[in-house]
Amino acid sequence: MAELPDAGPTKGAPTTPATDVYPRKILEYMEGFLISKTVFTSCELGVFDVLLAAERPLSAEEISQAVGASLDGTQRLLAACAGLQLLNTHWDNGQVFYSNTEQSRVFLTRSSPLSLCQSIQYSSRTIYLCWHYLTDAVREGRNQYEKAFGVSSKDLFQALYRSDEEMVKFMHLMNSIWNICGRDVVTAFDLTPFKVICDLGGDFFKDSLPVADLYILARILHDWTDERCIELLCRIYKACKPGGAVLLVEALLNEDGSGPLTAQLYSLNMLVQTEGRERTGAQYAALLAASGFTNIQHRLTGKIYDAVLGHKET
Ligand code: ASE
Repeated sequence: MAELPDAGPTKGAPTTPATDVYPRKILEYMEGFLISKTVFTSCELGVFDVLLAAERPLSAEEISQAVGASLDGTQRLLAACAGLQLLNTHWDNGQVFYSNTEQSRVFLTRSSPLSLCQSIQYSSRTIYLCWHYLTDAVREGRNQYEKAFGVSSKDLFQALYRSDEEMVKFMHLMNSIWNICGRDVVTAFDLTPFKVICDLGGDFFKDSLPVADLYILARILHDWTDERCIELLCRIYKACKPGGAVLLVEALLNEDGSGPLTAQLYSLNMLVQTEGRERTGAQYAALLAASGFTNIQHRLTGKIYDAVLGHKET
């Protein structure tokens, strides 16, 4: 495909070693969305749920009937899922049968306590549509709700919650990741000194804040500009008991911006979907310090979300 032409041996120059010029990574990235869409569609049709209920490997015919889809389409989808190692194949008399892999059963079935189906649905129905306008988002430096959904983006949460259904979908998205990353972020620091803990949600720019020893801001600041973050943190600082603290839960970027890739991509997502960005530990520390907090520390978890703790002096 994109093999370089063979220049042949050059007189006098040392022979170059035969390098692999097949652009494996670029091809993988170019078509990465094919994988995303295969997963989205399999979850939306309920392929993994049908296999969970069956408790034995099923043929493509059985699965296509159970999910109400064409046989030909289902056969191709199942083959791709097997290629992605999301389904096991079992051969019997020249016929193929499918079953869930362990990971599919735990994370891709709707009834599982660790299900990611809600996140996948939000990716499929909202994030994917916003990313259609990533080029515009980069050019304009702002989110793309008006183009993607025809709603004004003046008030961020009016756009994010553009219908009750959309609000519920977003809540499910926000919730489902804590089954996977929650324990690590709440155990990153010793929180036992804090008796009254407030997990901040709602209209926290307007509503009066409850008095507490610890405020948790999980994936809140990444929605907002530095100015809005400081405005919110100052409100929390005022409400916070002396000796209390604020815990930020965010996907931290390396100090030099060199990674992790997930945080870099999430920062692009904050561009297409919000008014914010992902930040480094030092950037969050600066926001906390500007709002009065001291003794600021951060801890990496090795998963998506990390923790930053800032204190209010006694
Ligand atoms: C927000 C979090 C998210 C606002 C919009 C969002 C997420 C997706 N859309 O506070 C979760 C993080 N995932 C990504 C891809 O950014």
